[in-house]
Amino acid sequence: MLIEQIHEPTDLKKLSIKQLKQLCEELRSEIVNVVSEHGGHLASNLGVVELTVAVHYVFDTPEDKLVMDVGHQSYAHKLLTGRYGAFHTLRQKGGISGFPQQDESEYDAFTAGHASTAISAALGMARTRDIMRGEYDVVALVGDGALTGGMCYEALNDAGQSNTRMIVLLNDNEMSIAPNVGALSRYLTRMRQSKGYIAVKHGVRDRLEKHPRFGAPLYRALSKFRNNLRSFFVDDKFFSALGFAYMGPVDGHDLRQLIKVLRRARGYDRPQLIHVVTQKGRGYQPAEDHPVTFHGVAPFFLESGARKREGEASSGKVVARQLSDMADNDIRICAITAAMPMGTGMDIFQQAHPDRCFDVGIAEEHAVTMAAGMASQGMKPYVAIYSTFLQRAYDQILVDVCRNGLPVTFLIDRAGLVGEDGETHQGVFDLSYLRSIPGLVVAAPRDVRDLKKLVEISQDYGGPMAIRYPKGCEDMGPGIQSQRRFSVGQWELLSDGSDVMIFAVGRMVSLSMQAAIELMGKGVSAGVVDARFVAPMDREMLLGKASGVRLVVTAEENVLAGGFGEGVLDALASAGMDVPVLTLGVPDRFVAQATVAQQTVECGLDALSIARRISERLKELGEARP
Ligand SMILES: Cc1ncc(C[n+]2csc(CCOP(=O)(O)OP(=O)(O)O)c2C)c(N)n1
Repeated sequence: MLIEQIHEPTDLKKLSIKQLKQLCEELRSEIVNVVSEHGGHLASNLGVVELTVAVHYVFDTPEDKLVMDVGHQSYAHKLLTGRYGAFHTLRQKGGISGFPQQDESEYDAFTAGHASTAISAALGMARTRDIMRGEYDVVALVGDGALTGGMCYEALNDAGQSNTRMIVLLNDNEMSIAPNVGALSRYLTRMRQSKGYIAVKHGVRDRLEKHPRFGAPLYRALSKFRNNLRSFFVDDKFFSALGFAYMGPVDGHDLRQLIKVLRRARGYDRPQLIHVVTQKGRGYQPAEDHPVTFHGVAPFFLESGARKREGEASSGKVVARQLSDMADNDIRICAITAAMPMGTGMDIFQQAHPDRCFDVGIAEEHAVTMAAGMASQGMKPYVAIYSTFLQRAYDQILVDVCRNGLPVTFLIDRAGLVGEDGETHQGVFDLSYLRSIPGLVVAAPRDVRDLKKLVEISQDYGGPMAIRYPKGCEDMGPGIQSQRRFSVGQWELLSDGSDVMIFAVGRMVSLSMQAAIELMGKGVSAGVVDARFVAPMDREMLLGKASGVRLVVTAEENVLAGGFGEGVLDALASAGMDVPVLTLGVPDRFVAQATVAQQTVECGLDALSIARRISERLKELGEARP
């Protein structure tokens, strides 16, 4: 097998085009095999196999920098850069990451996970090269989906006027996760349809270069007027206007052509954009047929593509169904997604109310401010965005929504530990970055019943509200005290205790209740309060239940810095209560890929760890007694 002989990209350079094509097939089958076992991003990776091989064949990585946008398409790159042997550990605990990571390999020029950053990072590297008088090339690989993100335009705008030598490879497969959206997507379609551009241009060059004396100089002279040349051959108004030399469209599965184009681009001393057309899922029939399903997949059977495990119900779908029903009788309700209609469940709302559902592309900032605009005119927008991606829109939440007290509801999916996507995707910062915003209600339901209740409450709530929940939708039953009605800011006592009182948030509620049972076996009486509102807090219940116990515990699936526990500490201190507090949460570091269960244990947030940590603290307190 050729793939076994590729230890580093220079090994590629010894291969013929025929062998490179064979290598592409081997890469595809390795990717399909490993992803079928453990899950991962499939369709995007299959689409860029030839492109990745061509880049590593033409350029000299790691001296030359390949910066991948999002990085979910980095599997072939990983296989070609010394990670073939470890590839079977992809996305698993202790294994290799599903995204490029600078600390994993020198070939991963830039750590990624969030979209639309590659052109900015690449421009930064190119400018550094120029300052340091370096020689290396910088190549940014960006999808057409990522190109819906605002950062790309900020970077193109800056790079275009800078005249800095860099190459943007636009990987156009007509898809984001779902079919791509927006006017630029339509523009790219028009460019794709102008087939033959590369052929026409090459035709001119080839004909000119055949002329023994004048051909080559004439072509070079003509190239100087490339803008005129380009508009003669192809109708690229957009990238040229931004200052980029546009080349394309190029067939992204034609290795010979790709290598030719990249070689030529390498010698060109200015910002260039090469428009490469690829097919998502290429080479594996189920993924070609269903690129959306195979964007990110759970383990599946190779033959049929059918999932090995039934897909679990998701909180997002539950919310979307409820929201659709609410919208039947409330014309104010609309839903906004930033390129994640399926992931957030909002495709369900879209089917029921297509005129009130907006997929704005990978544009979280725009999504939030657009919602503010709608709310200012009487709508009741629900903005469904994953916790990690909402980080992008902090300023818009703060200034545009909350400063104006507008009734926008944030449906924050994938909150807490997220599993195999690892560091860049953890939803463990939202309680910190939201809790500090004046006037924003921040809620975290303990289970799917509470989630529904919160969505119901949000309908008539007149201000901004954030509801954060994990992907899974646990159902804890009707509740020990059956207290099913609550108002904004109201917590719920689930069980009383005389030694310890645990104030828990979200998924930590059920784990804390299990921990309390564990502690009971050790003779410790621990009560549990569901602190479902992180802001505003139920001070009455906090102060009431914190008094008289030996230890107050807070438990949250969020970083400790700025989180719920700090809020409790502050409230207790300002009330003059001197009670020992143990704050449990995600430690002060980035949590790498593993299953959610493994990450929960790693952070000491599973039931047994919670019980153990409480026992240890009680012991310390006991020993410290006079
Ligand atoms: C800021 C941000 N929002 C959302 C996502 C989720 N996401 C991951 S890949 C993707 C689609 C990317 O499409 P494209 O760039 O065209 O790459 P393709 O998968 O089609 O190769 C989205 C929306 C993300 N990674 N970052």
